[in-house]
Amino acid sequence: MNARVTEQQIAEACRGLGFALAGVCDVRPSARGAEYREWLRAGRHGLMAYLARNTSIRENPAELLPDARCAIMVGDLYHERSESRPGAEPGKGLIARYARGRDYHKVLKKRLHALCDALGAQHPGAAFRAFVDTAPVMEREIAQLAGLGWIGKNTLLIHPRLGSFFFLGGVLTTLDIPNNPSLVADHCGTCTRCIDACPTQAISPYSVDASRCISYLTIEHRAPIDPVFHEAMGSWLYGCDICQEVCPHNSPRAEHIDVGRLHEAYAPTRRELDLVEVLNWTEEDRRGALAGSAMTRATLEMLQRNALIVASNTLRSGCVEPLRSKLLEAITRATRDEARPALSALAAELLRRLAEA
Ligand code: B12
Ligand code: SF4
Ligand code: SF4
Repeated sequence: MNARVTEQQIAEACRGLGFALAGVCDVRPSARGAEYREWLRAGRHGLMAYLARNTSIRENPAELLPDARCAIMVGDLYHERSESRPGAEPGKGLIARYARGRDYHKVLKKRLHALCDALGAQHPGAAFRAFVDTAPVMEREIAQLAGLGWIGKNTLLIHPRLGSFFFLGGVLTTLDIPNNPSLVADHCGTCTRCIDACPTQAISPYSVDASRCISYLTIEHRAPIDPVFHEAMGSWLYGCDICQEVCPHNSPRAEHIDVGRLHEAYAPTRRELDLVEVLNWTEEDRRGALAGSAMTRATLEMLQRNALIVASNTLRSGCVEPLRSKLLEAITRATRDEARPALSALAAELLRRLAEA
């Protein structure tokens, strides 16, 4: 008979695998099922149809793994607390911090599988199910229950010392791990910075209307982007970090932070992309440039759509020669893209509006 695994052994194993945060909680039904269903009913998921599927698993994560008893939740830091908000260089489009290094799905999953293998070797009868992002579970709620942080008004999980620039992943297991996580209190208080700073007014306290969120619009939304959001996108080519940049829990701290290090895989390889370059990309160029990064989620047409909008915002806010001519030329060239009518219509519309301005 194998000895029982303890919460402390899990924490040590996770630390050994380089996770900045780790915690254990019992698997239980979501306390937020009603809010989730209301969010869907109001259409806040936009065109992310997958969020409306498997709602019973989301509300009861035990359905993902028969006889699941516990969840081991981990956090991988991808950006340290720092002074932020440097905008994009003129002519460039910004990439959200989470997508600047290697694809977190792969980086996290590999180490979660190593954790499952190690635990499986010690407890041969036990079953495990690792998840990162894509499984139908509400990761933030489970991570909060495992003591990794509190859910902020911007809906992100925030750790009192690390801030919110970390990924989440987890393992459901049939192992019974005695646990006593200390829940982190909500430190948002009367602050409303994220709500006030969101350029598309997507945030109401503790809820994001994804259909208005720049992250959704630039990464998930495959249809044309409603022109009401074009200017608000500013220079965001892929994702958006504004509601995290303004959060006081992500600003630098004088004292040494003794937990969690940035995982090396997330060392940023690029923080922005050249707009004219993206507009000239072929499918092969896109694949080559973005290999190994989470940015492959967006199709070439989506990236070029985003680049057209950011280019037009750059022209609108005023930029000098020769950049001005280069951007205008790239948008004009896109109007002749007969193979992609949605892109050429967008380019023509942007030029028309620029001429009017
Ligand atoms: C769909 C999705 C999105 C959508 C919708 C975002 C959203 N806020 O729901 C879009 C595309 C917009 C998005 C954007 C981003 N995402 Co995202 N996303 C997801 C995904 C796949 C599902 C989230 C989901 O189910 N949303 C539906 C809503 C209704 O669920 P919810 O907000 O969790 O719902 C809870 C709250 O409403 C809460 N609630 C309701 N009322 C109240 C009241 C109080 C007082 C409290 C405390 C809570 C509360 O209860 C609900 C159930 O728990 C998760 C991974 C996962 N499987 O969980 C990643 C995830 C949330 N995303 C992540 C990241 C990094 C981002 C971005 C920062 C990326 C970027 N820079 O562009 C942005 C942040 C935007 C933002 N402010 O949320 C990380 C967040 C890590 C963290 N530290 O929190 C996750 C966990 C992925 C991961 N594995 O690391 N994302
Ligand atoms: S990611 Fe940007 S657009 Fe989305 S809720 Fe946060 S600030 Fe608003
Ligand atoms: S900006 Fe303020 S309200 Fe928003 S999540 Fe951070 S602390 Fe909470």
